[in-house]
Amino acid sequence: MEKILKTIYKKIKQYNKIIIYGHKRPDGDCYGAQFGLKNIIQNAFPEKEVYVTGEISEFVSFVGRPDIVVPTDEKDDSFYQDALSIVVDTATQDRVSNQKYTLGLEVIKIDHHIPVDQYGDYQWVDTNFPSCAQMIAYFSRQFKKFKVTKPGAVAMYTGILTDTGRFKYRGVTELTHQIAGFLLTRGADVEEIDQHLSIETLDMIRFKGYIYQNLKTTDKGFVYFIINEALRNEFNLSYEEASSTVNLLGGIQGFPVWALIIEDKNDIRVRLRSNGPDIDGVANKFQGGGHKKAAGATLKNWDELNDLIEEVHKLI
Ligand SMILES: [Mn+2]
Repeated sequence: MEKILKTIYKKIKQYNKIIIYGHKRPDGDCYGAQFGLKNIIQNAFPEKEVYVTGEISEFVSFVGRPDIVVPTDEKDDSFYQDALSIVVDTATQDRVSNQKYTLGLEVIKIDHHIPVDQYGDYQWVDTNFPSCAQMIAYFSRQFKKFKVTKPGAVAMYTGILTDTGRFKYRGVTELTHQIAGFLLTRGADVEEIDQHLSIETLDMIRFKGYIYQNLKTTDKGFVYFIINEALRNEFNLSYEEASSTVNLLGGIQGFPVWALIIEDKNDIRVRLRSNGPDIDGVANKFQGGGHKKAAGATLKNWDELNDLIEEVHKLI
């Protein structure tokens, strides 16, 4: 077993108060790792005070609700000072949703993203894990003392599902399935979790229909759709909700590159995706960047859209 796991176990044992932090705009994996960790610590050490802190995320609220909600946190600094801070699923310090984590006596970082900031007194960072929730479940299985019960199993299974696109992305391994199977034996119910994750508002369904009806295509194989504020208002959608639809445009035969373009006040953001050529280079040319197949960019004005389309066409 990796030495760092023993160290983390020792630290958990040592502290009476443990506060678990996550990132801004928490997703299923952030909550899955936070509430999964809380579950295993509380089952093993019922006498300890264990808190989850962070923002409320509606779509994964069935996993849990933070004990200390940000930004309305009413605790003063002294509350944090005698605690062990554990930050999960967060690559950079500025992304931690509750910055009070720095007040803790010691800080542990547990993450599966490419390490950007080396923050924390102890770090367990392993990019081989496709989700942080899988790391927590893996950690729990290394120590007899830890028991996963249903709330933890639901949380961690949800984290694994959401960060792997429901076992769809390449990071999924034999271990991922073993751990998912283990969580099923601890009370995770696949149908129950799927129902929570699959439910959509009528506004969103209608919006998706609108996108399918009105997407724009070019003769070279680029497909895109423009969302402005008026359109978002028509369907009662927040900026985040509207921009989450980018993958609707993916997987269309003959269209290897797609983009969702979102206008917000004077800002024109592009979410660029590909299942063919690498498009991060194009994003770099338009004040952006990211991964080879998923990148973001910003247009200075609408005239630049034609330039972007031209750059994409060069790749297809
Ligand atoms: Mn994650």
